[in-house]
Amino acid sequence: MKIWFATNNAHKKRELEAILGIQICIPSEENIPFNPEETGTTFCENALIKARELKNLIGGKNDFVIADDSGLCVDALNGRPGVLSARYGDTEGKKLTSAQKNLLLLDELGDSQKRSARFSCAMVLLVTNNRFTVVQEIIEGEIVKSREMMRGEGGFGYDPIFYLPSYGRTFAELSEDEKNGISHRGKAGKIISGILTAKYAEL
Ligand code: ITT
Repeated sequence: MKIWFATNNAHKKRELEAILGIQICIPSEENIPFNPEETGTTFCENALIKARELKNLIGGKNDFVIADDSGLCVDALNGRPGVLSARYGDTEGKKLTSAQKNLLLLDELGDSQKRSARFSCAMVLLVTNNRFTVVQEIIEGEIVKSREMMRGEGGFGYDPIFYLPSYGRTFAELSEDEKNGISHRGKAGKIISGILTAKYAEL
């Protein structure tokens, strides 16, 4: 029996393996083409779309599938980029790098005094297409006030611009363990881990 993670994002895989403390398998490692259309309007809907698509592709009866849909919601931008975080600023011909997305977001926020933001993570554990658990967790923080305050080499995506006042550091300045201990993904993953143990015992 395998535990699959319905993602193409190697950073997410690394974090989730550390959070769960077990090995998980992603489609690219088994040469499975995986390009689900994320047509949902919520993190939960998109997580379920990814999990169901991979379950259908692998067909494995006893294999569990986990999926994560996540993103950064900025209050001054009415919750954007939100579910579109991975595609923020992209145009048909051009996909921005994470660094470009971060700069674009800082430009869009300008000198707004309202810097509050949160990462959300909806995580699904799918046993069959009709048996699944969804959890959603968040971590509250602030968007740094300027390009000069964008800091850190750790993590991925928007981590260098996501500032935690209680740590005095950005997410990208935390160690992996520190980030996983408090992050949206870490909180969701710990809940899923407990459910995974219970479902495994049922087999
Ligand atoms: P999959 O759909 O293949 O899982 P993805 O990266 O496209 O990979 P999402 O659709 O869930 O995943 O988009 C999430 C985006 O939100 C991700 O690309 C990052 O830009 C951002 N994000 C999510 N969690 C993050 C984190 O912990 N740190 C920084 N950015 C994060």
